[in-house]
Amino acid sequence: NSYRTVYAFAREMHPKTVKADIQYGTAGFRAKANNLGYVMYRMGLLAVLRARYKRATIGVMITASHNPEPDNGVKLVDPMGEMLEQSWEKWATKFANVGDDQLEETINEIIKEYDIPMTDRVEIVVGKDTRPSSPSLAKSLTDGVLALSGKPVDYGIVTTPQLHYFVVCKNTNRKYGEPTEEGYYTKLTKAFKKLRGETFTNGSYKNRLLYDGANGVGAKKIKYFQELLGNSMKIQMYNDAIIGSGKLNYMCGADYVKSQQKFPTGVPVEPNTRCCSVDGDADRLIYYYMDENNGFHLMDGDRMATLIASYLKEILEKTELDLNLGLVQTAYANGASTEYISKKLQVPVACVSTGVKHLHHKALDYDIGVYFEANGHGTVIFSSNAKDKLTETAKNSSLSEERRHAAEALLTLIDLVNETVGDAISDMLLIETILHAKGWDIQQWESAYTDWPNRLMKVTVQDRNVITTTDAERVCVTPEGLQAEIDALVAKFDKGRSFVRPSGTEDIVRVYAEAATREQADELALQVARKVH
Ligand code: NG1
Ligand code: ZN
Repeated sequence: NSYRTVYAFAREMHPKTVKADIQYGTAGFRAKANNLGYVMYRMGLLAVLRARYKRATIGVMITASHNPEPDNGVKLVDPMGEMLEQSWEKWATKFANVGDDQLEETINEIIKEYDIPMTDRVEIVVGKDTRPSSPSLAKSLTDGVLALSGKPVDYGIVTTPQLHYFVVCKNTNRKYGEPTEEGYYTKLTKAFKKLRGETFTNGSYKNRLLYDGANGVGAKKIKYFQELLGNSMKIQMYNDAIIGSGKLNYMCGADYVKSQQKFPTGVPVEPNTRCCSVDGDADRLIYYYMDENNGFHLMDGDRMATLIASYLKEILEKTELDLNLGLVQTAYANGASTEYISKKLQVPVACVSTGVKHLHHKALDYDIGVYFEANGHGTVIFSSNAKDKLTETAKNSSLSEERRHAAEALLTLIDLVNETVGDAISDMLLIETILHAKGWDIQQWESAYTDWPNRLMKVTVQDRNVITTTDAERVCVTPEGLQAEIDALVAKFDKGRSFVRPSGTEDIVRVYAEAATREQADELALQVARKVH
């Protein structure tokens, strides 16, 4: 059989060049691009094994998202668009770290453990972002797929959420949509135009938006939307530098805007004008504007989540259907957003550990589950119960017109949403749809609540894994005594809240603090950080 080829391929074309172990984290593998060839090859092997085990198409995305251009990364996408199942992460880690001559043995080990049939001709769907290193890494990956006789289907440069969409389309027999780029654009823009109707502006809402493409795939792909949306939406694009310019995510993009709390370069400053930024693989979105006094106003994932949940609640009430709606956040969500959504809007809120897989998983508990990380990654998912009931209601002519229309609108909205994963462009179209429906400008959106001052810090430590947590990462279990010290500090601050956790994507510990004033939030974060050292 072909496992000999696997080894020969590995040794001759993709030898392991790095001695140090790497770990499959929340975002898969991330590293300097020139250290990743052998990792890609091995992920190609693993993808085939996973696909045969699941008897389904598996996706592989080559991207390092918001990281600098010289970095790259890889993550596997499971059949229904989820992140690779947790129990397989350790296999990914093992595959990446064994010596070339242990590959064959490792493959046999996993085949034995999962009783994987090695005959199916499985498809592996591959996508990549605009990084100059991505084509050669995609080649390494496809070599791995071919070495185990899998069939690579290369979609070229696509956004991460597009790749998730293709995987789900293929695994649902196209019920979710056509597994092509065109199918994706058509599905989203058709829904958008239907919801918008003939009046493009409404009340204070104007259909003009400044869009920061982060000099990446989000810039490349928005052009299709601009064309298909025509006059219904005027998206003015900035930061669309060509591949290899070195400008990807540089002083722009969603991560820069959110973490620096700054207006990006390359976008003109127009007072009180709605702007948005996507990140390097277009799965994160952030809105913002500059006021007439050059004050910067950020509308992060928490704000998008609350806007979306409030709108869904409104329209759901009109359908008079008994469907439960819930919002999922992480501990990084601003306390003001949690209070607003749970107390004022009376929508139940759940808090889970960092990482999309946890949010997505929890959102499945609701008929309509909204989930967002504060950094702008999120989406909405709808249960089949919800879809069935909405379809029945929309069709039932004995019901009031208002009920039927509301159900119909919700059904169209489902098509606008990328349920497979957070999708910056789909989220943007959803936010624009809601603002349009409410007749709101960005200031009216912002006035829902006021963020509590907060501070996020990175602390470098010898071994970040000595910190372990529980209760959705809000409480430290080890090192012993640390939580008691944090509690004591928090108690000294008005509206104080703080937690620490090891990052899943960087070799650091993150410290988060909230308090009544900016100075207090900074001071609390600093004092907690000192305890972590
Ligand atoms: P880590 O490095 O584990 O904190 C970061 C983000 C997550 C998530 C992942 C994956 C923060 C505080 N953390 O995780 O929200 O997006 O990266 O990209 O923003
Ligand atoms: Zn991203």
